[in-house]
Amino acid sequence: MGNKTFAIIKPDAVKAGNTGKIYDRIIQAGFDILAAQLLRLSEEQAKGFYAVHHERPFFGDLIEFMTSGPCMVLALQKDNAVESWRKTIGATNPQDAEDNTIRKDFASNVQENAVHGSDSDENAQKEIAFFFSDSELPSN
Ligand code: 3AN
Repeated sequence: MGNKTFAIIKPDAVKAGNTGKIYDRIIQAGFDILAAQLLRLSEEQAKGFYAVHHERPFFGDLIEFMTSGPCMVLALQKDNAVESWRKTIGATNPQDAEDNTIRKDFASNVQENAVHGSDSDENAQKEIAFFFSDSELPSN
């Protein structure tokens, strides 16, 4: 079980002014923030990041949404980070998300769902490396 995961505070949540509140949730859930950057994804970055979804009917809308404004990308650390962060954010569709999860409290719908979380240790490593170089991450 790995101790790192990758998160995005998505454009809807940044635009709504919820970045600070979501940071509080991250800290309260016991994560250390290893690296963070506010950036606006290019179309190329968004398509690369979500390549696994490229044949899904919602792909075009997803890319448009994810490039619509600034988002915050984060590398997080905690024991069992992937599972713990997925639990903290809740189900992809906020209608299915449990109470007190980030998506229940801040997401609008299945697309504009406030945050991203890696779904496996392998993807967490890939996603962290997609945005952060080794020199931007603590060495231990
Ligand atoms: P999660 O973010 O919970 O891992 P994924 O990986 O299945 O969910 O989906 C990636 C992103 O694609 C979601 N966060 C959401 O923004 C968008 N998405 C997923 N399913 C749908 C859908 N049925 N309609 C529109 N957008 C979707």
